[in-house]
Amino acid sequence: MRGRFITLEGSEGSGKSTNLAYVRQRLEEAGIDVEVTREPGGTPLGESIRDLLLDHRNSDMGTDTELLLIFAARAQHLHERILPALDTGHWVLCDRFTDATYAYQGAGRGVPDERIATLESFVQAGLQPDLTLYLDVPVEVGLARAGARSEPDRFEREAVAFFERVREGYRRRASAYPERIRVIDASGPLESVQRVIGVVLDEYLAGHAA
Ligand code: Z5A
Repeated sequence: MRGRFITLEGSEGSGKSTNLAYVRQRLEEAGIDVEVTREPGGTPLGESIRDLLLDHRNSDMGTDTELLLIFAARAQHLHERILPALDTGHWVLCDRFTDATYAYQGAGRGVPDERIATLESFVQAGLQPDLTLYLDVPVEVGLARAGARSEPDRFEREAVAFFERVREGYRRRASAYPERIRVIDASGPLESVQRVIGVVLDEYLAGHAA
């Protein structure tokens, strides 16, 4: 049977990486083979593209260049890892996917949704995540959490207004796709965030794992 595709989304400091490990553990405890990956990246070629995207020295990168690099990395990721894993019955757990493109490049940078949708349909040929956990935090909370990190990358150098637009973009996506995207309030202590994630996963597994 084909595997399921689960994505984690959220803005800066929302706790995606921290909670990815928790989701993986919960799925493995349920006896599910999980392939964990991330975007941009997930393959050697994709990780090289990620380095280009995050390198703060590439501050003159054009918006279209950024968008095309993200979809180039995604095309390779689908070809090399995601589709083969799903086809052989593994579940794929991915840290960010195309909702991030609508939030960052769309809402954040101002790329029209139709342009993103054109690339999405070209690269993904209809593939969508089965379930998306969107970790929602107020921008100031996320930035304070992430602020402890060493050197900010090209995205982390953006102004607060950029991250406010990104959050709004994510919230619009969640309203547009309420069946797929589950909004998790990630502003509280980790234990309470993970309790809610656990409930959402249990519901999903009860309805979709068989
Ligand atoms: N990007 C894009 O523009 N378009 C796209 O299509 C895609 C991506 C796919 C890299 O992504 C950049 O790529 C991203 C958007 C762009 N740039 N930004 N911003 P990334 O996912 O690799 O980078 P990131 O957003 O910086 O995520 P991260 O490094 O994985 O961090 P995080 O998920 O936001 O959070 P964390 O590392 O799990 O937690 C941060 C800290 O908070 C850490 O100390 C935790 O212990 C703490 N934490 C977590 N949860 C809690 C709670 N509940 N309470 C208190 N403290 C907490």
